Amino acid sequence: MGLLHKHDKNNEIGHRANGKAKTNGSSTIFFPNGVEKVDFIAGAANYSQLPSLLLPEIAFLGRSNVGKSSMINVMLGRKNIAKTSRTPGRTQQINLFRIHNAFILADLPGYGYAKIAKSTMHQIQELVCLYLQKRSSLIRLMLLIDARRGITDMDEEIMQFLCQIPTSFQLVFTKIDKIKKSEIPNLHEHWLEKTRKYSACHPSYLAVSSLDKTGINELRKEVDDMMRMSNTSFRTQ
Ligand SMILES: Nc1nc2c(ncn2[C@@H]2O[C@H](COP(=O)(O)OP(=O)(O)OP(=O)(O)O)[C@@H](O)[C@H]2O)c(=O)[nH]1
Ligand SMILES: [Mg+2]
Repeated sequence: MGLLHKHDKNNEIGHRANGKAKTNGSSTIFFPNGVEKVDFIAGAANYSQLPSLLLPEIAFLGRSNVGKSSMINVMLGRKNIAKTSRTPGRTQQINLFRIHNAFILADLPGYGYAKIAKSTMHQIQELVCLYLQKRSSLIRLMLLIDARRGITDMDEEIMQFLCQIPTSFQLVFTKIDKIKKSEIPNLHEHWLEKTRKYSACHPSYLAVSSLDKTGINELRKEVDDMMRMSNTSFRTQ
């Protein structure tokens, strides 16, 4: 289970879902240690507070409580460097983490959480929109979807918006530990059906669990590939 493409067959997905990804033993260039060197470099509540950095950046977006911060922690082998919470709406600013001085991961505030003041919600929306439209170092946006809920109308609104920004986005289904193996092929069909109209959607998706670490190695490898490509092109810009 992990990175799945449009051409994957249903039975192949089921087969892959049987094997839990091991998190040790397959280090990549950009995740060499399992427990990585991470510097928290900014928590920005306004766009102007974001430092401009000459490093490629990958951002994680998704509805509140979908598991963005948990996934960042597990990917980096760190317990709580990105603050997680059972209560939705925990992350209300853009948190930037520098990994091995080589690239940046951005933990974005979640959307779809109604129980916050309207003024705060507007401020967060403006911050995220500006970030997505203007952040020139952003090389890929990972859009997280709770596998149990599937792609909601609100997620689709976001995907429409994401087709207007300069960066492509890739879906990551989260909390895959909560999905029965027999439901995995449906997830694939659902992804195909819902994303085929979005030109900016990456042609493969990931399915992960921060709880049992399914798909985390594949996520690391995906980030690794992006970094290897961008490190040549990005630095020459
Ligand atoms: N079962 C299961 N629970 C998870 C998984 N990932 C996260 N959770 C739980 O989901 C809740 C929310 O996780 P967070 O990582 O804080 O979610 P978030 O998307 O960062 O939330 P906001 O910051 O509010 O936008 C926590 O209680 C986590 O323990 C997962 O893979 N499986
Ligand atoms: Mg969070």
